[in-house]
Amino acid sequence: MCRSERGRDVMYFVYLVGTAGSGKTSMTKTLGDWIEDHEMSACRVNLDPAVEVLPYAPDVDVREYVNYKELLKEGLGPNGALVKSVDLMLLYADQLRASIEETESNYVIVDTPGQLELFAYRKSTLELFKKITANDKAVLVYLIDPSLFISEGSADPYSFTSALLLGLSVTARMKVPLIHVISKSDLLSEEIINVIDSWLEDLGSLAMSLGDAPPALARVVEALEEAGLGEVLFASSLTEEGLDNIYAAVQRALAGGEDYATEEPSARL
Ligand SMILES: Nc1nc2c(ncn2[C@@H]2O[C@H](COP(=O)(O)OP(=O)(O)O)[C@@H](O)[C@H]2O)c(=O)[nH]1
Ligand SMILES: [Mg+2]
Repeated sequence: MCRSERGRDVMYFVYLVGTAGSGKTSMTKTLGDWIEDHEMSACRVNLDPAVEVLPYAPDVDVREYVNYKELLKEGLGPNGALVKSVDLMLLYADQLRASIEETESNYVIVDTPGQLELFAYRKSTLELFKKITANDKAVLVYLIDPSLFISEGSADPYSFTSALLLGLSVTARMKVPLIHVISKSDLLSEEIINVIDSWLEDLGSLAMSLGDAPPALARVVEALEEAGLGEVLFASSLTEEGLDNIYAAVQRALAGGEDYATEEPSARL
């Protein structure tokens, strides 16, 4: 692990965020396994109180602290229960943090609930995130579900733009680097990948495709071209395609280098 100035090991937190069904839970498993296969340690944290079955064994599980079903029984709706869960998680943030520290892992992969408004708008989510991450480094990996922007076999520029802007809203609230990942890339045809690549290479062309959208939207996309959107990657938890790219992007965002896996632990920073 990496030695910080304070002498404690620095952990890298990778928060997987995305809409429900975008593949966060699957990616928590696959990315954790990938990291361990490359001789580093990974801790898997489940922060989704509502999940029933996980494909991985969480090292830290918020369901041990927060009973989502009880909250539903108390009469809260699914969203209200989740909002309340985050408030309750805050009360246990120190314990969650301590349990994560105990694992002494290089990477902490955090699986989160799919209600992205928690990350885009709610201050308590930011507080929770800050308490759990403490003085370690964090990055958000924002999974974009292709089913959101593929319609009738082609990529829809309006939905794709919405997905990008949602990522921007999340960064506005969370204020840490965000890596965009188009998930489930195994489901994408070469033709669709080419269309998306052409938009990403020149966001002006995406803006041009937004013919009958309010002009402000095309302007925002053009501004993104100028400001730089940041990394947009493709990855699949099913085939493991693109996991090396996610890892490299996390490294660039957090450690400023790509060959972490091949170096001795003491030389990692
Ligand atoms: N084809 C394919 N399906 C995936 C992939 N990742 C997840 N899925 C499927 O998408 C659904 C939602 O995945 P899950 O990881 O639970 O998403 P979450 O709600 O964001 O945690 C499940 O049926 C997964 O099997 C992938 O890379 N490729
Ligand atoms: Mg999930």
